Amino acid sequence: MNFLVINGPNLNLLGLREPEIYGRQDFAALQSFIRRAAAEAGVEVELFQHNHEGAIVDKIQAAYGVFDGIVINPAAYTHTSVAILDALKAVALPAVEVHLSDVSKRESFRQISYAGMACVKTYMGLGFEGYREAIHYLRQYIEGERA
Ligand code: CA2
Repeated sequence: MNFLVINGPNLNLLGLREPEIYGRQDFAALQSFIRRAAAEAGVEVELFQHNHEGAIVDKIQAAYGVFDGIVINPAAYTHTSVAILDALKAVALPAVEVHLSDVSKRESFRQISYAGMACVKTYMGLGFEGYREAIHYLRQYIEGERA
């Protein structure tokens, strides 16, 4: 199985500020964590981070026929991007949403997730661990669909 893991804007700056919300580890540590979690689950993984909405839409479109599933933390675009929602719906690949922080307990503008509307599951507030959970869930979900 081959998964695409997408991280959205500013996640590349992880560890620089707001450690009480996002933790002290940097983005390189997150990438290593995701690679380890994928290896553990026996899935191949490509990691993609971009700060631009259109680049994320392009990457989701290009995932069609290449990847079996998508793990996505759209970061701030979670709460604004109908374009990312539409791209996820268009490719119709099973997708799992991840947030490091528990967005349900934060500002009201973070209470809506457009991308989440096209995802089979959301993990939030688990820090890096959410990505591991997402990868495992997605593998099982796809295996279940194929059975
Ligand atoms: O909790 C999450 O994973 C978020 O997707 C992170 C986004 C935020 O806009 C979402 O509401 C929830 C922010 C990602 C980057 O934030 C940084 C802030 C300061 C320093 C470095 C990164």
